[in-house]
Amino acid sequence: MNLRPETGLTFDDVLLVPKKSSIRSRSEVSTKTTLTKEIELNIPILSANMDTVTESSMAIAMAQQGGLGILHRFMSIERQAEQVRKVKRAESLVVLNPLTICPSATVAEARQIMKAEDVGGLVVVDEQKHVLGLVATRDVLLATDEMASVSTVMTPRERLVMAQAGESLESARQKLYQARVEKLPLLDEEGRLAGLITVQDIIKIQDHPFATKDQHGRLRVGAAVGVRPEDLERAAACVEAGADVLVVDIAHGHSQHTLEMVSRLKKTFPVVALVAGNVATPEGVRELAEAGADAVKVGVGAGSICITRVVTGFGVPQLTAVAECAEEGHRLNVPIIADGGMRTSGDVTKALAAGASAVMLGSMLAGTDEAPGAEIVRQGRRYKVVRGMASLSANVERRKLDKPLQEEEYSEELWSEVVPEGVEALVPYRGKVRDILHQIVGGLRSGMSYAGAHTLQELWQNAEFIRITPAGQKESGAHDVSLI
Ligand code: RVP
Repeated sequence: MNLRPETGLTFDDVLLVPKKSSIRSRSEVSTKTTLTKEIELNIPILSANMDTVTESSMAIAMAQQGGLGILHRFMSIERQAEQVRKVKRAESLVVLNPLTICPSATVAEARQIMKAEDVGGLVVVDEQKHVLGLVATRDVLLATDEMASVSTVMTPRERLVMAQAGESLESARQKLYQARVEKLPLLDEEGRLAGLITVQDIIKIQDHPFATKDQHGRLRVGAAVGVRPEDLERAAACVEAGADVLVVDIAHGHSQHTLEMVSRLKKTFPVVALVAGNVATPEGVRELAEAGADAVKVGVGAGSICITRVVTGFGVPQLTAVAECAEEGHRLNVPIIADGGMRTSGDVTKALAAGASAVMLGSMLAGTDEAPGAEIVRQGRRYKVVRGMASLSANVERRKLDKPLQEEEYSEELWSEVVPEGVEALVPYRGKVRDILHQIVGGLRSGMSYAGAHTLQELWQNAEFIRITPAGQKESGAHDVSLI
């Protein structure tokens, strides 16, 4: 038998040994990390590309808090690209393509566009895109003559405050405040509409000072893709929609088809950050990096809803996998993302201390308002559903997506053909993502102070793990008391 001499360890097998620390307050600790060469995060946390975890609401919340959401790929290409666009539109200083209307359109038309697009105003322009005025909800909602033209109810150009394209946040804030108006159209050198700054967008920016933003001030977002030929089309649509990161996400990422897909994507989209996985060995990290991955995702069988290890017998306990892969990642200058198996902020700290640059969370975020799906109430308690992407129901849905038929055309065989490697489960309802992240990041900051680490790099250097016994593990939680 070819048996490795060392034991595979996971989170509960170890603790971190406290080190001398000069840190007096958690605020001295920086949780900043580098996901890929271009992408920095203020908190080293990604939400998992699972259909019960990350769609646009989760991705927006994650980026607003300084992390990153990876949109799952178990939806049509058009829908995934639209989700990317939603995130990119959610928060930016300048709306680059503001919605416009022509002066001869009716009040009813303006009202209908504002409702459909969920915006509070439209810029009135002529055919050459010269600004003629602004029409806001207050101008149309109470108007009695629905057929009146927009030009009769708009605020005309002479009464608008406008600025040149390239306006800074501070100058825009002053102009809007001094004139006590809510919208600032931006003009290019020929006096045509080039963008729009709104008070609401400035407030959002002030509310999220640590948000993960691109060079245009828009929230960043990642999109998962698979390894099938149509996934190139999926990647192209997501990149076109503004995705900052592509994540090639396959259960066994150390495989020929993943390596080929990674190198094709790198060649096709050389400027888009590319993450690939999942692997559990240093060889996997090296080959994905050589194929063009900018960061590698580590974790085989560790996820809370994953039964790959039971079904196939394969996997590496997660902390050992992360530590071994991170050693290779640091050597190659390729960041490692620890994916799956973390249940507490202590586990997150351990994964990072083992060398990861970021963690990816599924179940810890699945119970939040921003995760897709409705709440379920069971015996007075609130829950949300989380399911593995290799679970029975997810597999069946995926097949239906691939080959849409009438419901009655799906045979019993569709269900019995599947060999699930994931489960469906309930997690307690947990409120807002912001509040959960506050707890996790608070725990991480405290953990870093126990290591005497001001930065993630210092955490890597200072971390010393100690193996513990079941008695040590029991001692670690609340014990010998009745919890109230
Ligand atoms: P967790 O945070 O422990 O819930 O794990 C989430 C991870 O589990 C995902 O990011 C993914 O790598 C993995 N996963 C998702 N579905 C399945 C499965 O069906 N086996 N596994």
